[in-house]
Amino acid sequence: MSHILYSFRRCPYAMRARLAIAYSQQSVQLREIILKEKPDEMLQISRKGTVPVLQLKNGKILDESLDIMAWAISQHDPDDWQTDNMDNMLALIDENDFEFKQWLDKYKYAVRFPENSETYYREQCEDFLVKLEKRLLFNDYLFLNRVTLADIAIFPFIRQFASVDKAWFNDSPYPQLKKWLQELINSPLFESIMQKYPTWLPSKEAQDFP
Ligand SMILES: N[C@@H](CCC(=O)N[C@@H](CS)C(=O)NCC(=O)O)C(=O)O
Repeated sequence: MSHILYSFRRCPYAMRARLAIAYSQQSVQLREIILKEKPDEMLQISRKGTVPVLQLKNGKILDESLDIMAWAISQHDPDDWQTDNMDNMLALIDENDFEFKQWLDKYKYAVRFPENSETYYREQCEDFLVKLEKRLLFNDYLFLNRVTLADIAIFPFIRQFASVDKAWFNDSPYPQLKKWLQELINSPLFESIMQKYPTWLPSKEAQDFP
């Protein structure tokens, strides 16, 4: 019996969960799902229907990405992602999840929100980018000169932002942010969690992760 992770490869919340699981050297059985056809097995343990969901061996269900990250690093945290600045880190992650992400969705799907322009939505996103850029002027990463939980929790969303209009992002006035993002994207850890996984079917063989 193993822990079971329901995941969707391109979801930034699922990415941060897979990053923490791989980093902390936990092994799980990965069930890659399709958001439009969520398996009953997942909905039975978490009715809200979002990924990631982690079903622990002891039956406990974690269906918030940050809870999965916290569980993973509580098992093993070799490079001290958790620091004594946890409250500030969680506040920044909160801003990412509840403010930046709302604007990011509107920027990404601007045609669905015609009350404002794509440029307007991008400008709203930029408030958060400016904040990150300022932090990165002081340290190589958001809190320290090394990766912490905050970098890992946030960068999958900045990656998503960057891919909406790559040319704009490449020309944008955020040199530190671009360097930070590139380093995290190029890291072996990120590469390892972005391999393609076949969609899970109960009849198929289990997929070990990492
Ligand atoms: N607060 C949740 C958010 C997870 C979330 O919204 N995931 C998206 C995919 S990126 C999802 O599953 N959406 C449901 C759907 O699209 O049907 C977490 O941190 O785990």
